[in-house]
Amino acid sequence: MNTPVVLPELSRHFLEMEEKYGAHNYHPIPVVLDRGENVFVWDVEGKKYFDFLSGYSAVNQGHCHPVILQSFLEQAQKLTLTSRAFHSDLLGEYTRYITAYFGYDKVLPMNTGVEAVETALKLCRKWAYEVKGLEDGKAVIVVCKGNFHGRTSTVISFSSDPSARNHFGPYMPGFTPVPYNDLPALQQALADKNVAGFLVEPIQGEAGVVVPDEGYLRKAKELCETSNVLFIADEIQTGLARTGKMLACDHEEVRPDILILGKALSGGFMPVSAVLADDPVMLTIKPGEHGSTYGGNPLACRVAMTSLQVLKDEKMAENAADRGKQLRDGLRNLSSPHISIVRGKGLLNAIVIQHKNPEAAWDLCLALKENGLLAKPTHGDKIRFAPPLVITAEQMDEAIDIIRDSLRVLD
Ligand code: IF1
Repeated sequence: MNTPVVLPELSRHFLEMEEKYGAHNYHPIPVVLDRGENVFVWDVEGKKYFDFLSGYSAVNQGHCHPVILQSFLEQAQKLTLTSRAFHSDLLGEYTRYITAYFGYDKVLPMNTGVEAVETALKLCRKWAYEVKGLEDGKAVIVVCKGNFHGRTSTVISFSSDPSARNHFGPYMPGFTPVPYNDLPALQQALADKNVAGFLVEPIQGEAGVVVPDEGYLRKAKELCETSNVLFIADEIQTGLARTGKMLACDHEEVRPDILILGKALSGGFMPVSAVLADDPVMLTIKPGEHGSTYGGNPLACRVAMTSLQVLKDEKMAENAADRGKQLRDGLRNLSSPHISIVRGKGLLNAIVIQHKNPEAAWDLCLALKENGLLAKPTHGDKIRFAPPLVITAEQMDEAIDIIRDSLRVLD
């Protein structure tokens, strides 16, 4: 399927063990990592790489951020999990911290991103029946074509990616897809009186970093308000300073009715996700109606507070904006015949490869790896460039040089 690569023996040992005993649900770049620090990771042979994926934006703060690590270690020695059957001294503090940070009445803590998406969908439906007054079982949530919101059976039910959906049915009803970045289509979908919510990624990540037209999010929010429909933003990938603002919705001064966060909420230390909303929405869920064993555990609370704090302390949103511009300018200045599009916002970027060989993006990623930079193709011809937000101007220049040199394999 792709160009075979010769791997050093040690790497091959780990890779083959994974292949033999692990499920085959991924097709990774053939590199075996055992250490990370800041913008760099090292493979088991000791080779150093720029990490231009950042764990799909989970390590915005950089690998093993020392301040987050300190919090993690201190809390891990004290108390890690109580379950929600009991209170902990940190849940209250965390809920106060994160609600003040983002300006919402309440937070519901979960673990993985998709759990937070599920939580938002349940919350939206509950609100629709108990506040908006829809007939039970009739609520519809409008979603966008090309979306990615995770892997549960409900969430893949409204995916438009055949590989995410096929043979995983029967599918959950109650979702209406509309084209992304298409306001007339959204307006038309909102004409259905049973619509409860509109779920949207401010930038579509998996689709290949698709940035909507300026004004799309603002206008979409207005349309939702007019129809008494909740605007639900999945900022799991776009949030937490990645695009040059704390939230991607901040670029258009849009305040979502339900805000979904994950990934970098723990700086890559553990799965921590959250759903934020105001009381009229959040208080529709009563004791016993939703939860999770690990959700809101003291270790997660501590790590999340520190992860959010370092984003501000180290001005990571500002750096993402500046370094992102440097990266896009640098890539455009290469004037490579193999790059048809450079797009993105802040440090969430992608290039589209144009080449007669359909494996060109994969081959380029292998060349990048050889030259000391890790990135992953998506949808065959796109490569995401999303380094940790702590990358410096000098490091970015160095990375652009690596990309320039690596592009030669496509000549
Ligand atoms: C995989 C993509 C990124 C997400 C948004 C929810 C979730 C994700 C906007 C679910 C997760 C990941 C998961 C990972 C690949 C990856 C991804 F390429 F598929 F699209 F980041 F770009 N909403 N995205 O991006 O969060 O439950 O995984 O914590 O292989 O599934 P999760």
